[in-house]
Amino acid sequence: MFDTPITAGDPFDEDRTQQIVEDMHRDGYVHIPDVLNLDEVAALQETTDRLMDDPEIFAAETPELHEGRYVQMHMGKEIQTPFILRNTLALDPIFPAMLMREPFVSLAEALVGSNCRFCGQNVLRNQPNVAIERWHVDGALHFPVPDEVDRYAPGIRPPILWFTIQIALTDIDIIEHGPTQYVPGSHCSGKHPNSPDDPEFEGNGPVSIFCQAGDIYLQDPQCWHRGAPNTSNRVRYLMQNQYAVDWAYRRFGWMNRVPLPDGVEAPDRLQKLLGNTR
Ligand SMILES: O=C(O)CCC(=O)C(=O)O
Repeated sequence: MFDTPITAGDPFDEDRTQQIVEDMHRDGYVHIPDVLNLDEVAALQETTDRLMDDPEIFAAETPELHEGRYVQMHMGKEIQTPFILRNTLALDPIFPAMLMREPFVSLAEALVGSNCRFCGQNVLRNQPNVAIERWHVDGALHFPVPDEVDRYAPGIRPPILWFTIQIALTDIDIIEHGPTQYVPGSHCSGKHPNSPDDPEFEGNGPVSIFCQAGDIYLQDPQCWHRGAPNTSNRVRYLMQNQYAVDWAYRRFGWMNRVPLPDGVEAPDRLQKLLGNTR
């Protein structure tokens, strides 16, 4: 379908897929070694560099898309560094090929439903001292609980509305390489991270994902996480594929694309309601 080095891959068998789903619901993340081959990894790294370092792509603005630029900068104290490649599908066939590659789609179907929908794809290129170091959940807290309540009741399994497949494109062997860190089980807290430096949930502190290029790990957006600082000299490449439940796409993405009649000037409030302003 796409003439790229990305292979079709294979879904995992039913038992393995189900085990991954269970682990994801228990911990909020799952590490799965050895998924991409090294030719795929090299091609993704090269494509990322070629695009991120292309002056036209760097300068391009994309106001019609969710991400307003292809290249998002990291705003350091003194210097700004190209950091995240956005709107990737539009840039090279290697990216749609990655979205379709197995076992990604079958895992997405198992986690968010058979009609799962695309909801994002990025590549992070962490130069030394560039990282998303702040502990956070992605987007909003979906189902907050009051301070006096510790967590969702045991046995309640919150649905995963969307999730990220993190795809390591470099080895991340030691803490200095800036591994992704998760607090196990924190997706069941119904809260934002409880410390800026050392969050803890039910006795569990941060766990670092040490991995090899070609490994993947799945991330529930409600699980407390961050990218540890990259204090090494190694540039770290991490790709992200994101998949969502079908109903959210229909309700929030598709149904609101109804144009106004010709000649109708929408006031600012209406433009905002229609999603025409950021
Ligand atoms: O860089 C990482 O490991 C984590 C990235 C992250 O926090 C995010 O994309 O929300």
